[in-house]
Amino acid sequence: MSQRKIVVEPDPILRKKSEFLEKVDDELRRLLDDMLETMYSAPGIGLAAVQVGVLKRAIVIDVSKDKEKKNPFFLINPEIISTSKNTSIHEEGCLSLPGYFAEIERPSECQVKYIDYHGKKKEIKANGLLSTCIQHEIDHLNGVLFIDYLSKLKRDMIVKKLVKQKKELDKVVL
Ligand code: GNR
Ligand code: NI
Repeated sequence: MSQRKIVVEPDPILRKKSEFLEKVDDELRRLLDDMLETMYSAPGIGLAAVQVGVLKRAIVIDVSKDKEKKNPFFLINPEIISTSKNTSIHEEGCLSLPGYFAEIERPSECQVKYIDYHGKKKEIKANGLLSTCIQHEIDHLNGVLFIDYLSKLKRDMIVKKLVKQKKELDKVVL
């Protein structure tokens, strides 16, 4: 397993739609293992393949509070089958938007079908943080970031600050 570099906004790849995977093979499992290691070390509770620069519909999630008992989920080609009418608001962060957080309203529950690490078809009904996280990750697969739910003014302000941060970093490297 190895860590990969996380892509930070603004980067055009984060706005692209990821492709469905045809098969679950060792190459894909290597990507998933690397994503999990990258997510744990960040640390984060979810990561989409596009965040390490791979435009494939694969996500890893671990919302377990207890760091001793890891509970990783691997979702390949996840599809939301249904969502609840009732919504809830969670504070969201994103490893591709370091340092920024916002309260986002989403359906409280979602039912999702996906392919697991071993290539088996699965379905889960999620609520709470897991539901929020799955929806956040599936958004990434469609080129959507949580700042897209904010006003244009707030979104532009965050992106502008990230551009500035990147420029400062470039100076340090030079
Ligand atoms: O680490 C993360 N925390 C988080 C908190 C609330 C809602 C969603 C998330 S996902 C985020 C990691 C990330 O950027 N995944 O794409
Ligand atoms: Ni994210």
